[in-house]
Amino acid sequence: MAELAVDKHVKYILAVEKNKDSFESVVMDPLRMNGAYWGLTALDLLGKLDSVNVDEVISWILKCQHESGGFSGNIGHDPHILYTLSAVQVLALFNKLDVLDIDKVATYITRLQNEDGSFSGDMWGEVDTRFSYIAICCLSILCCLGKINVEKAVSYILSCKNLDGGFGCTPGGESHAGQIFCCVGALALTGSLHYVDKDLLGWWLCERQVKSGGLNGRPEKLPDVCYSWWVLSSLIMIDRVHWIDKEKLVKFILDCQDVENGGISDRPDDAVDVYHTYFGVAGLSLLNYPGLKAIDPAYALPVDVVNRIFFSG
Ligand code: GRG
Ligand code: ZN
Repeated sequence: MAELAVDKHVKYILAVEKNKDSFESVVMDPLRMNGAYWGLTALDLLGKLDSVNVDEVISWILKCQHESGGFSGNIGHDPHILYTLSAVQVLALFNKLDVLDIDKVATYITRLQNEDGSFSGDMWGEVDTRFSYIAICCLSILCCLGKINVEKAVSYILSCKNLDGGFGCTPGGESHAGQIFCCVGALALTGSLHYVDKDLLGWWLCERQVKSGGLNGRPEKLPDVCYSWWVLSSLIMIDRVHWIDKEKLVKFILDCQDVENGGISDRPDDAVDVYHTYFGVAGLSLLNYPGLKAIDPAYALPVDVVNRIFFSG
């Protein structure tokens, strides 16, 4: 079986980060904060975070912060809860959370909670369980969970649970692995996993593995490397990861590498991108692939980073 082409992937991620004029960077421009999180977290898991210029990254992140406390995807764009979590996660990677006015960021997030416990993504109001996860993860990293109504947040998430054991983006929404990660992650971070029927959900999740060993996001869909994160992290959080064939999944992810130029794609022979490179590396980390740092399935940050946040004075 092919091995993980660590050096090639490091080179690929650094090139995407640096070459701001490349096709991918221009296209991804409004989402650059997410891209920074994907690329830098993957680099950290590969043991190469020290090859980036920390001061440059931090000063750019701070230029993306708004008066409201929220962060945008790039300088001059509107703030959104999505980019706010990415900004906080990247600062955590570099052990630089102290550059933040924590109260200000926490207030931005707290104001996005609605009466029914759900969260909007920004001032325009779209509601989605993705935003519930993001709010809870971000506030937990900032040690400010007490600022929101956690009980209502949990009860909204539970109202999005389906009869198949999965979760959707709003009540009645179809179960989807990405949404399941968000709901299970939020429940894990609030100590509420006892509300999940682990056997029922575990069954739905392990049925996502297809012949090639890859995982899809819902029934009848194609496998995709990013579900190695969304599905696997959920299975780990509910203690059912032994229900899938780990070796076959490792092989599927390794088959999606560009072994010449670096990077990982969604499926074998497709074009690589930094998003799937991150999810491939993160998936392999969850599968205990040798040489990679361990990643925390709920915080989506390396375990040593999470430990530093909570256990270092
Ligand atoms: C910190 C890891 C992390 C996440 C932050 C943004 C977010 C929180 C979570 C997103 C969860 C989500 C909904 C992921 C799914 C993304 C995805 C691949 C959607 C594709 O859906 P379709 O219907 O594709 O286009 P399928 O695979 O169903 O054909
Ligand atoms: Zn994908």
